[in-house]
Amino acid sequence: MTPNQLEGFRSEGHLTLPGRITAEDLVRLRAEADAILRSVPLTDRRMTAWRLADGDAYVLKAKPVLDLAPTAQTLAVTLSGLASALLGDDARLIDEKISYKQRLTGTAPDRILGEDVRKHTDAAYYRLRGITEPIVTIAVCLDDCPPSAGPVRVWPGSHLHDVTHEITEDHGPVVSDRDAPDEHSVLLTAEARAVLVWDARLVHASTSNTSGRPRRLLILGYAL
Ligand SMILES: O=C(O)CCC(=O)C(=O)O
Repeated sequence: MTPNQLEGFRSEGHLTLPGRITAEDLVRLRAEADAILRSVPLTDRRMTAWRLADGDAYVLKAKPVLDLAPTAQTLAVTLSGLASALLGDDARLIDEKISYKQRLTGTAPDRILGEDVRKHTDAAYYRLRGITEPIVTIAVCLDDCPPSAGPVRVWPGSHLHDVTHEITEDHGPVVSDRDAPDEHSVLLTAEARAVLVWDARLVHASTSNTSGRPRRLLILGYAL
């Protein structure tokens, strides 16, 4: 990482690093993500899944995944070096999941929700777990993330301000439009093999994937 990138991360709260994953690892990571979807029922406690209003099953995420995904496990160790550089000291892995945002056939829990990930900070979720140390989230793009695929949307600089979260029943802690107006956001569009990084205090969200193709992220959380 260059000093400019580090400075950008500190002031904006996010960073996109294209081409950080090898093509070979990408193939393996995609195969591992597919194997998890094939082998773990949507009703398993690893899966966060529901039905969409049109009746399709929808899987938001699988967590944990590293015990089922050896390439992802090795990568999580490698990327702890990047996390340490960003946090300024030895980082430890505290969270790991695959965000699928994918329609599927299969038995899903009966509750019906939509596809949007509402505005939130990861720090709010970690606080609920009693973790308050500096945290960085690293997301490995397993697929291209063009605007149509519901890429992550961030509010640059929001990690430096206090934002209020409202605890919702279905969507966890949510940041209001007042604290994060849509017009202040930017889309983190990227190609497969890129690594996205954001400060856990950064407000982010994403809309539905209308591209007809998967938009999977391996998401890793590291704390000091
Ligand atoms: O996968 C996404 O679009 C959003 C993921 C996210 O916001 C999160 O895991 O905190």
